[in-house]
Order: sequence, then structure tokens, then C-alpha cells
Amino acid sequence: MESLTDDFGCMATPPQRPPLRYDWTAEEIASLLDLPFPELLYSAQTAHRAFHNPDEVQGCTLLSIKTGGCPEDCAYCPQAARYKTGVDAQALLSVDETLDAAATARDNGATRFCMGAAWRDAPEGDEFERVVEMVRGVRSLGLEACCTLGMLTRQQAERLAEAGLTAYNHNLDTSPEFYGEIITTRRYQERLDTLGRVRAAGITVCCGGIIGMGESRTDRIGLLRELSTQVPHPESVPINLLVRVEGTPLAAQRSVDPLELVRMVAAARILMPASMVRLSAGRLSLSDEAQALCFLGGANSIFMGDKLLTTSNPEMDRDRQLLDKLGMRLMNEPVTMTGSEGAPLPLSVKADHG
Ligand code: SAM
Ligand code: DTB
Ligand code: SF4
Repeated sequence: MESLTDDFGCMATPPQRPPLRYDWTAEEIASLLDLPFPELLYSAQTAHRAFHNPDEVQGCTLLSIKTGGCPEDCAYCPQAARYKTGVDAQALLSVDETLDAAATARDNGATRFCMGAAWRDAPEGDEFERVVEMVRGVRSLGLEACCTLGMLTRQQAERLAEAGLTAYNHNLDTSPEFYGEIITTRRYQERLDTLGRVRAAGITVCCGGIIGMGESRTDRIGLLRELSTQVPHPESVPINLLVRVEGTPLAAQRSVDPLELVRMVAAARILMPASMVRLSAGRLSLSDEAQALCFLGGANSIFMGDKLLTTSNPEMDRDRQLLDKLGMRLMNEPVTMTGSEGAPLPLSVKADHG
């Protein structure tokens, strides 16, 4: 890790790494979310600094490789065929189109490239083979490759692993109790089953959720508990703020206080200190100050580029200015996946902690 010496020559020694815990209770998580803000941020910073360089965030770029026309009914999603959201369905992109976008993302400073497809289940046959080629290509560009293709079979997970897939994104989105209010076309257990297959194939897990869908604090606690009691923890935990899209059932949801998002990020950081906590969808509606608080709370990744999958994201220049203003920078190398206790560590931290 680069020296944490400040301008006054004071050495900020990284705090000792706490052992990772997998037995968090709902009561403990509730107490964390209820902490006075200064205490919460102090605890999150302490956890963050033990495992990560607090001045760095990973830049990830998303590409929708297959857009719209999805048969599922996820109430937040602009790509569900049943909602009139103005998203035009688009067939699976070619390998070349995808790799061109990945190369551009890399040139812009991203170290992780995430390919999203609006499928309920990953398909079999030619389309799947094309995705496998994409994964190989993205890896050969020196990027981490992440896919989110819906539910996977064991064989599909193994094929993706062989191709070098770094991570598979499959979100639990919310608590088991609230899930049925948001999605009726699949069960929570089906999500967990796919996550189990991803893990068994040796691919790292990217799993998180969304706030702002009308869920209660108890539901946020339920989601955090599901995530933080997985063994091992998901290596990557995206925290999304609902992007309210006209035509979806959640278009008119009340906006969430950004400080609630900061609390969610900070709690995720404390519960899963070695994981990457990703400040994901919804940044366009956040002030610079709110994003800075999320970074202080332990978020260490953003999506870069003016588009997420189908909705907008801050322009790259705006993010560069934000990081500059904060004296922060993008990680310049991918994150290794072989840290202590099976958790991922940025290469820079690994070098320092052995
Ligand atoms: N079809 C696949 C699936 O559902 O797993 C992959 C694509 S899906 C768009 C990936 C994730 O994006 C969802 O699980 C959800 O967490 C997030 N997402 C989708 N629409 C969103 C929105 N409007 N606001 C915030 N997050 C959203
Ligand atoms: C995640 O948790 N958020 C990203 C990524 N994983 C695939 C997707 C956000 C999508 C936001 C809505 C859209 O742009 O369509
Ligand atoms: Fe389909 Fe995924 Fe959107 Fe749900 S979140 S409607 S599964 S694309």
C-alpha cells in the first residue's frame, strides 16, 4: 500500500484487520444502522482502512450486451417487457462490439468490465457461446470480467469459470420478506441457488441490492443479514439507489434521504470489511457531498461512463473532477481475488499486509 503519511509527516498506520464474521444478527445490524452518524462513519472508516486504501476507488464500466424484452416482472426494471418504459429491445451484441467497448473502458481507466443481459435465465447454445467468447476477450484485455445474465445452471457457471470470468453479479435486491412485493416471477431461493452454483464453480460473487423501493429499515437489515452471513462474503457488494424509471411500477416512489444510503454503505463496509462495496446505480441523483460521504462510509467502487445499462450515469469528466476535488484516484490495477480468508484484496493492500 502506498504510504498513508499525511502532509504533516504523521503516519496513519492501517488499523488491525478484524476477523471476518459470518454470524451477524439482525439486532446487531439494526444497532449499526442506528448509530450516531459520527460513530457509524468512524467504525466504517476503521474497517475500511484495515483492508483497503481509503484514497482509491475502482472504476467499473457497464455494458448492456442484450437489452430489454425480459419476461420477468422486477418492479424497478426498465428492461421488463411488460412495462412501457421506452427501452428498445436489442439482440445480443457481437463479440467485436463488446470488446471495442471494453477496450475503450480500459483506456478510460476502468479495471472491471461488467456485461449485463436482460435474461431470466442465461440461454443455451450460440448465444451462450458468444458470451463465453466475450468473457475470454475481456480477460485478455487485462480487465476483470463480470457478467449478469440471470439464472445459471451448474454447467453454465463452470463454462464461464473456464473462460476466466472474474465475478458473477446476481443481486438479492432486498430482504426475503419484501422480495415478493418487488418480483413475483421468481423466488428468493432461486437467486440463492444460482449464487451457490457461481460459488461452487470458483467465480467470485457480486451480490447486493437496491434501496428506495419502499422497503422498511427492517428490510434493509434483512438484506444486509443475508449478504453478511454468506460464507465467504460476496467479494463484491453493489449498493444501488433506485433509478425511478417512467413506466415501471416504482416510478413514483418517494426519494430516499441520501444519508440513508450512506448508512447502508457504511453498514455493508463494517459487516463485510474485506469486500468491495460498490456505490452503484443512482449517483446521478446524488450531490458531490453525498457521494463523498459514501466514500467515507467505505464505498470503493463506482460505475464510470455516462450510461449504466439503460439509464444515465454521471459523465466521466464529472467523476474525474469529483475524485480530483476529493484528492482520490482510480485504482490502476485490477483487484486480486486471493486475499486472506478467501476475501479479495486490492493488490496494493496485499503487498503491505503480506
Ligand atoms: N437480468 C439479470 C438479473 O436480473 O440478474 C441481469 C440484469 S439486472 C438489470 C441487474 C441488476 O440491476 C438488478 O438485479 C438490480 O439490482 C439492478 N437494477 C435494475 N434496474 C434498476 C434500477 N432502476 N435502479 C437500481 N438498480 C437497478
Ligand atoms: C448492479 O447492482 N447495478 C448495475 C449492475 N449491478 C449490473 C445495474 C444497474 C442498472 C440500473 C438501471 C439501468 O441502467 O438499466
Ligand atoms: Fe429482467 Fe433482470 Fe430486469 Fe429483472 S432485473 S426484469 S430479470 S433484466
